[in-house]
Amino acid sequence: MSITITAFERSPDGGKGLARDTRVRWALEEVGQPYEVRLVSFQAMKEPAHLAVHPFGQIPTYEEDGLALFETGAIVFHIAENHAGLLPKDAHARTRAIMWMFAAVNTVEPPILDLVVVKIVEGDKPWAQQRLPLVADRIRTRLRQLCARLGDADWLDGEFSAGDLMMVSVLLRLRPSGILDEFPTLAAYVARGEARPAYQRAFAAQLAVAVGAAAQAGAAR
Ligand SMILES: N[C@@H](CCC(=O)N[C@@H](CS)C(=O)NCC(=O)O)C(=O)O
Repeated sequence: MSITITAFERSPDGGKGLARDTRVRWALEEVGQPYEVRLVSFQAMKEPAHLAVHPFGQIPTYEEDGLALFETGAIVFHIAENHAGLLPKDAHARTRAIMWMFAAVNTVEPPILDLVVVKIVEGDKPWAQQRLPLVADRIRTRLRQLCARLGDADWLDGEFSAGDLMMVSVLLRLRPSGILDEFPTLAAYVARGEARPAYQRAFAAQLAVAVGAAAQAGAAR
């Protein structure tokens, strides 16, 4: 089986692991599947060859023996379904792990993305400063609820699963804002995810791309 994913040629986060290829790399590392990476520029992402795989012109994509996927939820689910290690065997526990994947991308990630939008995309708008605390409070509400459910458990539902992989990946995007650290239980949950050897390998792989891109830019100067 040959797997190729796409990632930013130059990630805007400079290798902090916040671009969404990291979660796909992490899933592949958890299940021990080797993969190739095709790096794409912002321009190439909007061109027909890439749009044929990703209609919204984004990364990551996933290609495997004639199958082409986009959307990290679907990609991680596909990986988890086809390889042992990311979904429990018990039918109910498996469905609950999938539920947590949806909760991560559909309930927790949207307000976190709103924060990025209001800070960066809409940062120069006159109402941005007024909107910021509203968005931050919506995130805090979700984090309080998530904290209450996690309690003192290591993972959301028994063993580590694709649900945790997606949830930790989503929460990681909050770290630069400082809001994650207001919730020590969740900060520790994220740290547990980051400490997994598979995450470490995924992080190192995406960082190597950023370091290479920076070196290339330096050499061109
Ligand atoms: N819901 C999508 C979001 C994909 C996404 O937003 N990708 C970002 C990188 S992390 C991207 O390609 N941004 C560039 C753009 O939208 O032009 C997923 O989970 O795969």
